[in-house]
Amino acid sequence: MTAQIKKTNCHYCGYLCAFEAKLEDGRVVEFTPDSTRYPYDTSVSARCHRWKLNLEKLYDEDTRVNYPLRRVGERGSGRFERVSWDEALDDIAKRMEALIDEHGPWTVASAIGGPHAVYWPLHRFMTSIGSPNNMGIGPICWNPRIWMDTMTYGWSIECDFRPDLTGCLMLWGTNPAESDNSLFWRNIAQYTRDGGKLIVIDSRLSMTATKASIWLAPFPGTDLVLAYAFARVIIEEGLIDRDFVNEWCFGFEEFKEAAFERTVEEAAQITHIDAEKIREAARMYATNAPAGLLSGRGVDQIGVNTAPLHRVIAALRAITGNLDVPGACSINEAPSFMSELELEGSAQLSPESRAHGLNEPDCGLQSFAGYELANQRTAKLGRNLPMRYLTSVLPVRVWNAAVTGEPYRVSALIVDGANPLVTYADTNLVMKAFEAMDLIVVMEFIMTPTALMADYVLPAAAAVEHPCFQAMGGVSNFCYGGPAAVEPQFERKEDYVILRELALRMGCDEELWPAKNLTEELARTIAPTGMSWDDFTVTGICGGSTSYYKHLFPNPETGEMQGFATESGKVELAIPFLERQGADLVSHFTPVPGVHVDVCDDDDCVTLITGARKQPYWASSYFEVPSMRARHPKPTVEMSEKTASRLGLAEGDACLISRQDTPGIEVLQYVHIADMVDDVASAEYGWWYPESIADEPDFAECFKSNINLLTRGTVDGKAEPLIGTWIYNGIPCRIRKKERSL
Ligand SMILES: Nc1nc2c(c(=O)[nH]1)N[C@H]1C(S)=C(S)[C@@H](COP(=O)(O)OP(=O)(O)OC[C@H]3O[C@@H](n4cnc5c(=O)[nH]c(N)nc54)[C@H](O)[C@@H]3O)O[C@H]1N2
Ligand SMILES: Nc1nc2c(c(=O)[nH]1)N[C@H]1C(S)=C(S)[C@@H](COP(=O)(O)OP(=O)(O)OC[C@H]3O[C@@H](n4cnc5c(=O)[nH]c(N)nc54)[C@H](O)[C@@H]3O)O[C@H]1N2
Ligand code: SF4
Ligand SMILES: [Mo]
Repeated sequence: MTAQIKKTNCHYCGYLCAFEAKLEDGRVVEFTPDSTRYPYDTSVSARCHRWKLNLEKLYDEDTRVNYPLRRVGERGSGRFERVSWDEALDDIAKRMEALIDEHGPWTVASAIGGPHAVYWPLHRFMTSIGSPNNMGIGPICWNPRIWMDTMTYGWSIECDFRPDLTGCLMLWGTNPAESDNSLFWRNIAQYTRDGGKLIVIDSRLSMTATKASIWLAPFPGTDLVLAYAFARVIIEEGLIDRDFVNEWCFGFEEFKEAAFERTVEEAAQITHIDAEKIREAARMYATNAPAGLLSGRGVDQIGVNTAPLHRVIAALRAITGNLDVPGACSINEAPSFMSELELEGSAQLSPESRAHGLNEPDCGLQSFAGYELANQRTAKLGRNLPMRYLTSVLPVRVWNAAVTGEPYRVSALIVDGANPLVTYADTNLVMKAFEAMDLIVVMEFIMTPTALMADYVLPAAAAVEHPCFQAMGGVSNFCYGGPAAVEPQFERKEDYVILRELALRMGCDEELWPAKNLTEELARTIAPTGMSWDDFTVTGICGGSTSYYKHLFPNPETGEMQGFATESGKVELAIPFLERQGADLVSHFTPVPGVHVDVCDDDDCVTLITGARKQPYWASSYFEVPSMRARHPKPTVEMSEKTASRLGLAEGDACLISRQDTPGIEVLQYVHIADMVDDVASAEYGWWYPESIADEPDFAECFKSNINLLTRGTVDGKAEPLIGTWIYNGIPCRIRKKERSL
């Protein structure tokens, strides 16, 4: 027997913890956390319930997809046959080419998922075939923050929380205690034990909020009103950093005017937060520099108010002197490794393809036209934004184009690392679009509801059997990852290899795909730093040191202070560019009908928020793992005692949730009484029942507890004018008790 130890990484969340794999006769028999490589501290994995899956899933013959599968019978019949890779890829290439010949390359759409996925191989594939229509989760996850920080400061930022230096940390709509297994949360927990000041703004008493010095619970989607109330208190009480505002902020008077449109008492009424508490939090944030401010998913998904809120959050950092300051935040450096833009190959996407993007011309930023203009600003300081995920097409437009043929037919879909039937808005519309498509290809680990609707399911290699690499979406000079320990098992292939082989079969430009596999490609990616792939894997991390006050650095050409990559060269509290792109010069709150105005007062009406992260699951993943189902067997919907009693509900009751405007569709979840703002309920997302696959073809019961049956991809039928953000948090719903338990 030969034994070997190989470095590798876990891939069961975006953190990619380092491990050592022990191999016997080429087979992994054990994993051990590796403290010599990023993230160095093995207490992260020690607290994590997921990483043992690496071994279970590597050799799993039951739940993993291990061979290429082709649909037999009707779409959705759930019946597949095993085929060879050549048969699968030849047929997919032939059918995709025929559809492209008939409708143009834009007829092919793609879908990618959350932060576990590496975006650029799929994006490069889309560039290769000339399609602009890559869908993603960007408009409701991360893009609003990246876009608005970039609009305000000229580039994105990173929270620079340091327990020994930070004077106050404000967490807004994020719950790292459950969403982030990393050191970040452990450091926050220690910081609060040491008396550190933590402000948490969350409509629920999240696990993070239980540690807060001040917890503010806004009514869903009113956060912009709260942010302006903070600004008003800070300005009124003379707590701004006057020198920074005078010298480096553009549009302060317009911003101040918007902040003063409402009194703090009026804001208190709209947000359902006590006015004195708002003042207390504003003072705590503004008088304890350096102060960090980090926002998250809770406020990335509030529709038309999302981008406006992130502008005011960005402004709060600036007016309090907490921008690009140690212990508060740093403006990211551009990557020293190959940029996302190069990796996705987007320079090669033709003007004709761009013009056919379904976001053109009315998404002011999240479109190819918007991107070009935005990038002209950042390019002033030599930085190019990633293109594909910042222009990703609004899913609702793809689904509608598939169903109606307008403005042209979308007939093919390739899904990589996503489960849109469960995670994208409006499950019934997604289903209709799937039914209308001619070709659906899903690259997956397991048979998800989405995969059940595919024509081909292709077996994707996971971590341990492929190298890992995470580059923060390519907007900072920081990346981490590590090597594979073994070759892909069974007939699985790396996503990169599958997409490359398909592109080459379709006659695409080979120059876009010079590397034969992911390890070679990652070596190319890291090469500009002067490191080889082997050098990189020693620590599994690469990045420059963090710098601050970069606006004071000399511009290499003029020798003058470089300022910010905006039109004015300053931090823009009012943004003329966004006004030209269809938004307001400064942010204004838009009340959402049914939630903030014209609210239904029937006994069973509530406002719904969805998807608050919980352990052990990740989006729609791991529901097939028995140990995880045993830990958390049923989907729960949280509400306050008062709300539950108004609805006639008690702890553990089975209840049915429906939309006020489409009452026929009902979602089953179970009541959990929690401390949260009244008249609101918080439903879990991601639920499907993999054990019921045996009862095909009901799509693994993804029409039973899946909350995205109740979400919609637009707000009142319209896209938000800059990014297209839809609503997952703040939906007018009804909840009634299910009379008989299942
Ligand atoms: N109502 C509501 N909906 C939401 C949200 C919410 O809060 N509320 N959150 C939204 C957010 S923020 C996100 S990011 C999305 C997440 O949405 P998704 O990314 O669609 O969700 P996941 O369950 O993570 O789906 C990933 C799928 O890809 C597979 N997979 C994982 N890694 C790989 C890989 O490397 N290669 C391949 N080929 N497959 C892989 C997994 O097996 C899994 O089935 O959901 C969004 N939807
Ligand atoms: N365990 C686990 N971890 C995950 C994931 C997972 O599915 N499971 N998903 C990953 C992904 S894709 C993402 S994007 C990140 C997200 O990670 P986070 O950004 O930390 O998101 P959440 O943990 O859902 O926390 C959001 C909080 O916002 C609150 N909230 C909801 N609506 C509102 C509102 O209108 N205003 C305010 N102020 N608060 C509101 C919710 O109560 C919730 O506690 O987590 C990642 N990590
Ligand atoms: S924190 Fe994430 S990467 Fe680390 S062991 Fe857990 S699942 Fe794996
Ligand atoms: Mo996400």
